[in-house]
Amino acid sequence: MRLLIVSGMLGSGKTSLILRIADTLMDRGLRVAVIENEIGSVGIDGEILERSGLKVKELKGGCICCTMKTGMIDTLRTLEALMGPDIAIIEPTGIADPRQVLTAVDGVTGLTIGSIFTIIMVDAERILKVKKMFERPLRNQISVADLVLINKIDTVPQTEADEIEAFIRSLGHDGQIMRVRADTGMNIDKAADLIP
Ligand SMILES: Nc1nc2c(ncn2[C@@H]2O[C@H](COP(=O)(O)OP(=O)(O)OP(=O)(O)O)[C@@H](O)[C@H]2O)c(=O)[nH]1
Ligand SMILES: [Mg+2]
Repeated sequence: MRLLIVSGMLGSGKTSLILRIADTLMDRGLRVAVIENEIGSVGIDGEILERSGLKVKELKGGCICCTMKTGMIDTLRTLEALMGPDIAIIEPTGIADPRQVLTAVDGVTGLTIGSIFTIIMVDAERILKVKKMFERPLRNQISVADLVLINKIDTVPQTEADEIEAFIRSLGHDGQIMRVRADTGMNIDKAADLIP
């Protein structure tokens, strides 16, 4: 089983991306499962995902990067045993530190993780406005990114998109950056091509 972690700040478009990317992966014949981690008790994202026919497990009431670490690992084990998905997509909460999600699954017995790919969603509409306040979590998220997606590209002019890209580079990301729209699926196929 391979893992795809989709991280990013609150409302950056993680669930929208997962809907699109799961569709693309299933069209390619892969079995896909989703693990949703929501702090609140309303499982709205899980419902949206399930309506599209996806197999979804929700983890509520804590963060999988800390208090719910074992919950996440148990869920992965159960998924592997019962469904054997080719790929499990994990949406941590917007405040999670994806580095801790990565260390949580590292070397766990009873789990065979083929590879882990981490996508960080950046909200084009808000990132430059909040970059000072969120520089540390952004830096932490981007430090583990295999791919950074500048989402909601429809909300900014190209000059601002260029500025956002420069900002992401300034945080030390030297991998791929793509400009996408998770709501319409623009460029999501190309992003899916990069997942091993
Ligand atoms: N304009 C625009 N809106 C988008 C785009 N992608 C997502 N949205 C909207 O942004 C809002 C948040 O999207 P979600 O996919 O729920 O984001 P999320 O990161 O899962 O949010 P949380 O789970 O609450 O952190 C929704 O209203 C989406 O329709 C995009 O490319 N452009
Ligand atoms: Mg979500």
